[in-house]
This record gives sequence, structure tokens and C-alpha cells, in this order.
Amino acid sequence: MSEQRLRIAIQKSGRLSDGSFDLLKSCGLSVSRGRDKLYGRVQEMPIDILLLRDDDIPEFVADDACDIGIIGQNVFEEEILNESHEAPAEEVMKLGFAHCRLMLAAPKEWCFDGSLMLEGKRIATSYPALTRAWLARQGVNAKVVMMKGSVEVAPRLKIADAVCDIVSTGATLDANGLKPVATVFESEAVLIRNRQEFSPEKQAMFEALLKRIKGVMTSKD
Ligand code: PRT
Ligand code: ZN
Repeated sequence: MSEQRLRIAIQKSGRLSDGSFDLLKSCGLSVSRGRDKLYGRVQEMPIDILLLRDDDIPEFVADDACDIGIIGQNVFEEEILNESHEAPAEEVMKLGFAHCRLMLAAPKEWCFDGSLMLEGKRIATSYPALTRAWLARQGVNAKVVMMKGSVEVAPRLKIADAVCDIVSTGATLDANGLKPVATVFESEAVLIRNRQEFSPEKQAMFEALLKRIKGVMTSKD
């Protein structure tokens, strides 16, 4: 990819993917890409698209492999709390799609009467840093059990007593005998950028893109 082109990291396929491509489309930008390809190109502006797993996007942007990226705030905040980079990327703006909540959920039969009920309990999650930060704010000591996926089955398998997972409609929790009891983090898709200064050409492109995105966001309000 050329140094002069603005490089955007977007989720290849998943819950952020359609919203990200729809946003570009609403900005008047069309992307040429093969379904299974790693790269895409914007026709109307000198912009390259890199298609990635969402989990890789913060690192690609922080490490300057991409200039900007679109990511779930939940994934980005978890990354920041883990502080694995010298110069982490920074959030530029919220994008108004892929809304969800990271929620503490407990078995339906629990009479949940506050976070102190979690004292000494095991909580399964894919977001250990966000979960630990919330527990600390609540003044609760609980064991956080890291799971990469299928977090909602942990209580049934006796791996954990409760879970802290992403909730959209709540149907997944319900189907697994769980109920949401507290919101740990409110999330939506966000635009992030590399912290280094862009070249004047790139900065101009970035500003032109931001202007278009802001125009789209305002017209939705
Ligand atoms: O393959 P790749 O690694 O790129 O994708 P992924 O599978 O890790 O992520 P993906 O595509 O599932 O989610 C990407 C982002 O979308 C998340 O980081 C969130 O910011 C956002 N998002 C919005 C969601 C949901 N809604 C959502 N409902 N992410 C996950 N879920 C899952 C949740 O984990 C649970 O399993 O959906 C289930 C709950 O949904 P409901 O509707 O039953 O409550
Ligand atoms: Zn992922």
C-alpha cells in the first residue's frame, strides 16, 4: 500500500463489518474488494482498506500498520486497560452503530440484590480488564475466569458462577438461563487513529473523510 494513501482497518466479517461498509457508502465512497481478500481500495479518494479480525485492529492502528480503524469500544477499552503498546491508538469519534453492553449476568434463580453478592464468586468473561476495573469500582473481590468464546455456558458447566458478556437483545443470556444484573460498559463502534502526526497529504485526506463522516452522522440525528 502506498505511503500517501490513507489506510483504514475494518473488520473483515462480523457485527462491525456491514456497519463499517455502510458508513463508507453513506460517505459517498465505494470500495472495490474480493469477498475473501485482505485489501480493498476506495475509488473516489486515495484510501486503502485493510480487512482484519476485529481483535487485530487496535494493534494494527497503534503499530502504524494502518492510520485509522473502526472497532467496538469494548475491544478498544479492553486493549487500553491492558496497556500492551507504547503508543496506543486514540479514539476519534463514536460512529453510532453496533451498540451493545458489556453486562454482568447471573443465573435466573439468583435474587440479585447488588454487586456485593459477587464477593468471592467466579466470573467468566472475554473482557477481563474491563470486568476487573468494574469489580474494583464496586469494591468487590471476585475471581475473573478468562474465556475466549461461549462465555454464556460457563455457569452451566460449573466453570463460573456468573458471566460478564456482551449483550444486545438479551436472547443469548435468556436461552442459557441467565439474566443481566448490571451494566459494566456501554459500547458502540468507534473510529480510532494512530497517535503519530500524519503527513500533510494524509492529514488532509483524514480531515476530508472526517468531514464526510460527521455529515453522515448529523443527517442521521
Ligand atoms: O471474527 P472477528 O474476531 O472479527 O469477530 P468477533 O466474533 O470477535 O466479533 P463480532 O463480529 O461478534 O462482534 C464485533 C463487535 O460487535 C463487538 O466487539 C461489539 O462491539 C459489537 N457487538 C454488537 C456485539 C454484539 N452486538 C453482540 N450481540 N458483539 C457480540 N455480540 C454477541 C455476544 O457476545 C453474545 O454472544 O452476541 C451474543 C449476544 O447477543 P444477544 O442479541 O443474544 O444479546
Ligand atoms: Zn474478534
